[in-house]
Amino acid sequence: MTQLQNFLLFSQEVLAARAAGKAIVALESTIISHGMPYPQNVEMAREVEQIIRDGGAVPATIAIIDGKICVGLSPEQLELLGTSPDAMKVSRRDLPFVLSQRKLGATTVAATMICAELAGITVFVTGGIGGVHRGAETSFDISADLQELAQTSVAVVCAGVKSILDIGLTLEYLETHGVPVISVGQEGFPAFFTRESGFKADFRLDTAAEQAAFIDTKWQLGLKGGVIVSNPVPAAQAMPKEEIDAITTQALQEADAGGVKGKQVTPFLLSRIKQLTDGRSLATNIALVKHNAQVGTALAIAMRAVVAR
Ligand code: PSU
Ligand code: MN
Repeated sequence: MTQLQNFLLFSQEVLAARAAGKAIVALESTIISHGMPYPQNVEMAREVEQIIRDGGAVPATIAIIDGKICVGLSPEQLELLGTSPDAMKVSRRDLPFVLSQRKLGATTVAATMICAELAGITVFVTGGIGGVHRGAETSFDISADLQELAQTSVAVVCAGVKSILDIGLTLEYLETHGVPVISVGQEGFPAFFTRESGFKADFRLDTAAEQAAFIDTKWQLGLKGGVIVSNPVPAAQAMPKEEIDAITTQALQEADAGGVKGKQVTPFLLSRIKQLTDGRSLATNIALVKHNAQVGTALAIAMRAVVAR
């Protein structure tokens, strides 16, 4: 028997939102512990939570603390995640370890989707998702995020995938697994730092009401699994494509030469890109997460209207 209540721990704010039937937006924590440096990581987390509150929903940042899946974190817990070098990056395979060993765990997109679904939250906002790495035909490096999207019913609002990945193969993988890729405000699938990847999304749906109707229809049909709602970085904060391409190539070569493997690959590339752009990539990263929070908040509110119908 699953005793989920043994594992889930809701914050007071999230508990109150559940009782009142308010829209709730899940947020991941690997972006805090492994995706950005301190103190910008904690500032970003706080500001994103506030954008969600200002939009009329309640934020639920998810992390593993003291043997519990914490859904909604206190300011002190956000600070802890942002300052603990030993916080573990937790994906699907790591959840039983970090919970049973009572370690501090920051959840990836995959693990956050699992925890959000357990907590009854259908909308999750992040920056970028993992995908098929370049050279995956020999390294087999395909993020567990993609397999999670194939099976766990949570909508993920993101700014697409970074060009550190093979974007074309990532989209092929998602197609094979029946994961729909929606784009907001444009036909193209965005590439995180830039608005266009050169690939099209499957469906363009500009309004939260249309996105919610799409997602609700998928799940009503019994088609389990996630939906990607890809939202391009605001034009004013996008990075020049040539610059990010050159830096990405350099970071990838360094990872290769340094023998960086497994779960270290993505954090290594993120931090090298930040260094090589003198921090400008970090400003873009923060801007796009905030933009995603606005889209995700509207979507979470629209989802409630659809489900209540
Ligand atoms: N991509 C980003 N920023 C991030 C991540 C990915 O642009 O912070 C994080 C997310 O938590 C994502 C994880 O789920 O990295 C994917 O890691 P991997 O490639 O090892 O599956
Ligand atoms: Mn990987």
